Amino acid sequence: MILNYKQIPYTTEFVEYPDLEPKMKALGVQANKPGTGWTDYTSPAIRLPDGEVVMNSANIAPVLEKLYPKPSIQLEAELHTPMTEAVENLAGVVWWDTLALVTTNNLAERSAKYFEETRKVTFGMTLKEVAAAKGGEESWKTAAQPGGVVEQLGEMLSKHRKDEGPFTLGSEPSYADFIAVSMFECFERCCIEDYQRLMKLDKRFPALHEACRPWLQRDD
Ligand SMILES: N[C@@H](CCC(=O)N[C@@H](CS)C(=O)NCC(=O)O)C(=O)O
Repeated sequence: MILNYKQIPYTTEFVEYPDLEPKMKALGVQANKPGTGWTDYTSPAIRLPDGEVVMNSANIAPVLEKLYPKPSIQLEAELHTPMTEAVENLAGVVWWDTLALVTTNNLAERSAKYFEETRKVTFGMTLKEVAAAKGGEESWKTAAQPGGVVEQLGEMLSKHRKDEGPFTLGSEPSYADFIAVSMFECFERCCIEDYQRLMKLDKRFPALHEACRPWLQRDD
């Protein structure tokens, strides 16, 4: 989204899950720090014009902002951490049913096998079992409770607005918007029913997603 928003020319190399680690290692990328909850090597990563490779969205954003300052993604607002927290809190409640569909709906066979096997190690059960344990109607009820995770994200999307615009900071988009919208987009691409259900919970969600569509059109 940052590349599209800043209109930075780029080409994309799609990498299957089992190829991420060998690919990143061969490029000399430093592994993610332990304790993040992520695997050592994750997508996305970018190769800059000078050949340097940067992995992890939170590292990529400031590098792109420095190299291509206009239009700005307003990192000085420092909403990265609270927005990530609000997004992860919401996904932590309602993502489980959709997650179980990723292997059949979105991944090629090799990646699907890798995904199912690695998540089985992480969760100690299959993705279907995770969905049965953590997902379903109960999860949607929990999410929509007053003061719950839906409200938390909704407020995060509007309480820093400087004017009437649809974005987190008002009329100008920022990196914080892209964090939330990436999650919405992920839902939409993995399970349209759950996406629609999520969008109905707070009108600020679809308003932001629609406002960010121009930077989601190119996805290759
Ligand atoms: N917060 C990181 C996390 C990225 C992430 O978790 N990527 C997943 C794909 S959605 C991944 O590459 N996982 C590698 C694996 O499971 O081995 C970022 O935004 O760059």
